Amino acid sequence: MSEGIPEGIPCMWMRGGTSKGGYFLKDDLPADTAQRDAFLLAMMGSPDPVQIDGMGGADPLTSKVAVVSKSTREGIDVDYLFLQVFVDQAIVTDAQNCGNILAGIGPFALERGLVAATGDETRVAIYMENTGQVAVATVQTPGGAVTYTGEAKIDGVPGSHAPVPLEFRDTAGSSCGALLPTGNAVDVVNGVPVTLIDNGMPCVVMKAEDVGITGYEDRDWLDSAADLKARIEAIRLAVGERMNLGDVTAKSVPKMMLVAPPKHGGAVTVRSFIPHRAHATIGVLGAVSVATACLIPGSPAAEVAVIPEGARKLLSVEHPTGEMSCVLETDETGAVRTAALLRTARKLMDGIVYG
Ligand code: NQM
Repeated sequence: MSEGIPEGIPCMWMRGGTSKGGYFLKDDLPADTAQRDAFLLAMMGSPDPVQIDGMGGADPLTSKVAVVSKSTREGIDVDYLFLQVFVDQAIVTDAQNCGNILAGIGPFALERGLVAATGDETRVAIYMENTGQVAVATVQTPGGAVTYTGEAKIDGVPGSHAPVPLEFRDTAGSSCGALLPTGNAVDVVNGVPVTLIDNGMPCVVMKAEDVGITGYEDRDWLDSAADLKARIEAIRLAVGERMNLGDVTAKSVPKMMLVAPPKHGGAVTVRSFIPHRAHATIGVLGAVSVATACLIPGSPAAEVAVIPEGARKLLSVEHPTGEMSCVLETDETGAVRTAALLRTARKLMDGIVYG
């Protein structure tokens, strides 16, 4: 590595939900952003479609980084910055958050002594630096130590693990400044009716049938559908400015969400592009944003969704390999106030990673 960039840095490799990546203490990484990003690209093996010379798994879902520090904010335990390391381009971006990697933050903070266990369960308040919002994770800490073993199952991850429930509050407009940045339930972009929405993750939600697919295709099929991908990317580039995200050419947001009626008793079916590859499941905050779109009268998602009654709604979002259950609490106007989801996490490796 060049001058000023350390060769090796302490790192814990973890699975968080259906993603995995490197978890670092902020103080261990170079303070200079350019040096930090040069190190992260080198240690992941990017840019290279197979990331053969690094830790990345040749998939955006396994090319992720968490930067964690003890928080000085009132009522907050730790600050979490998420970085997406692109696989085949020399880009490290903080333009998006990640609710899956978030699932590992509480356990990591406990493991590194940033937070003390408070009993058999420890609630960790996490400030998400990418969006300036707060999440609370509940970590299993029997006898005062983190455990990763348990009976919780999430689709997309084999086996069962300790539950890590995540709670979100006030996520509307996390990156776009408003839940509906154009103020509309529907905008028509390149002839396709879409909802431009951000309830924790900027998303473009459209009916799968409006872009010529059923919405029940698998990941491999979607990833090989070059015409579909080009059409969706054209819509994405067209809406960046309208979503207050600027030029999104080199950004991993907005995510593209193709919805269809549920097939397995859930609320809605989704196929997501994140944004250039199809997601194997669905992102956490991506699911919250799509579920929220389903509650907006007149939106394309509302046309295909099956919505339960009541202020507290369990919305099962069906995805290519199962479903993700989102519990949404709505206020008297029907607006989403809080969201809660179940994730699991696991420590995979603790050591020194080399750039
Ligand atoms: O939406 C992938 C993931 C994510 C993001 C992506 C996520 C979220 O599944 O909160 O978790 O959309 O790039 O890890």
